[in-house]
Amino acid sequence: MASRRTLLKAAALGAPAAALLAKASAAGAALASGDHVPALVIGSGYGGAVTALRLTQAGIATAIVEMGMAWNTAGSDGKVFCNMLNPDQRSYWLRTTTDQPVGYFLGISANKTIPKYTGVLDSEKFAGIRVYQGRGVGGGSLVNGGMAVVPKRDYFTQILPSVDVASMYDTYFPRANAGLGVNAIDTAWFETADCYQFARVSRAQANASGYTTTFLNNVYDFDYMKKEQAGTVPRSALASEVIYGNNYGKRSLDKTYLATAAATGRLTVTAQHVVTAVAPNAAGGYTVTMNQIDTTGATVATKTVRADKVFFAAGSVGTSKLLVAMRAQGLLPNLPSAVGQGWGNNGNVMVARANHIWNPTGAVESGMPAMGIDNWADAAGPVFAEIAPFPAGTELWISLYLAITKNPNRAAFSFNSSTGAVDLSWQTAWNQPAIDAAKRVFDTINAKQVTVYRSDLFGVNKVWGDDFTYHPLGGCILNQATDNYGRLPGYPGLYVTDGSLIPGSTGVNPFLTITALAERNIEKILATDAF
Ligand code: FAE
Repeated sequence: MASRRTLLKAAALGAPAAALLAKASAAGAALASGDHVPALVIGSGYGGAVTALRLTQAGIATAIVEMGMAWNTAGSDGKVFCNMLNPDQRSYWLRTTTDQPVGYFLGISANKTIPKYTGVLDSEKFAGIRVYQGRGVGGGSLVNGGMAVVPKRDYFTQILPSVDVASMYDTYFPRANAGLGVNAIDTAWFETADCYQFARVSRAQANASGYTTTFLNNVYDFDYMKKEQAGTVPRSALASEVIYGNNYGKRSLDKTYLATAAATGRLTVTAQHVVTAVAPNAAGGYTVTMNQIDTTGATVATKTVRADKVFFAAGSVGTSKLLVAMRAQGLLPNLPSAVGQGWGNNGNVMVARANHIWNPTGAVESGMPAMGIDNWADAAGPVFAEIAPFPAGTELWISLYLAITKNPNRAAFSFNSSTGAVDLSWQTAWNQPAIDAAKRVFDTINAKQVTVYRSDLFGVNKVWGDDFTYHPLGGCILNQATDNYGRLPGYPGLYVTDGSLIPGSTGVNPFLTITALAERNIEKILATDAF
């Protein structure tokens, strides 16, 4: 197992490691039909990247299959990713119009037509909720806000009671922080930086209304951001870049875990391939079927590969959909009934407030949040609200928040035999507990500050962004649908390693927990299972 120092070094590997990952992801390295691999990882987000690194470091040749693109080639504008102000085809996964989380301004749709393309952000629509997910080599790390937040220890014990909590906090969270290249903001700089005026305004209002605020760590390189603010490097976080990718500054998984795995020489990444089926192979191991797609999403080839071990790391939604479909279609008929259950949205709800004219939030807001309002201890309705940027590039006097609440509702995935799709039973109305909890905090702030909600950003006269989530969790819960380390019962060599293991809620932004849990599980699997 690599030491913490090796990982910190790896987090700073930079360009040469990126080149190795590009080589591991090159077309020539892609899986071909008939290949037989020791380990195949479906998906390249947090669970997949951790698993691939530890497998390759243990000497095991590992093939990642990722439905999204490699995102290592600049477009005609010289940039790999587009920004939030001018979303183009690179922004959305196979849509012809954008579907922005904050989709309206002054009650008018802010969305626009784009060419259909395998863009980096998917807004996956189910009957009662849209689920935002990253698509590409690096999964959610490409699009997310980079906040790396350790969950409250007593809450972690509640959500994952079968996990030894001391080892998580002593070993696996520190290991995840090191592997991800997490850094803390220079708090003195924060107090003066123009790009965090929006956060200081929200902090002052929260504190004056009786709420505690806390700094949040991030994987975005804060030293780079300082240089952006000083005007000495190309801007990314300060150029309205976040949910469609960051061209600079962010230590996404392709720069950390995946780059380090590629540097072992034992990793291949087969991008733009969608896994569609996994079934036992008569000769041993599993047959994995996948569709190679082009940038319009059309299938250009179907391949089957044999893998001795298969790690499901397609994210909460991707893994749950695949497993539920495999069970219903008789390919993995003995999967437990708990597979597909226990899905939640981490209690997500978004809301915005209008500030007074004398309280500007700044024309340039960093795309990377650095502060949260912590009201989790309130038994009447725990809320941990990230102070989110509204990086419109102009002064708007808006304070935006992504509230994480303790919404107890849970949904299930089910295979729909008439459409062949997997449905999710979540209903929009099930988000009412999240609204109720967030409303108590923001009603209080509004009352104390004599301010009002913005009701023009999530629809016409709609205060709450309650019909989407950034934090899908669950569907294949640890120690229920799997054993206590992510092994799928009845199918030796099949593992789950991503956010689907976490039962619907972490109380904070989830990727650090997903990473740490994946570190814990793969360590055990490498130590005890035969490879
Ligand atoms: P994930 O990262 O989603 O990776 C799954 C991968 O599997 C993806 O790359 C998929 O394309 C791929 N895949 C799916 N199905 C298939 C298939 N059939 N075949 C091949 N490949 C497949 O999963 N969390 C934080 O902690 N802090 C933040 O600041 C934060 N901000 C966010 C902002 C946005 C806009 C969004 C959308 C999310 C944010 N999140 C944040 C959530 C975080 O990104 C998410 O919890 C993790 O990415 C989930 O990690 P997983 O490994 O479960």
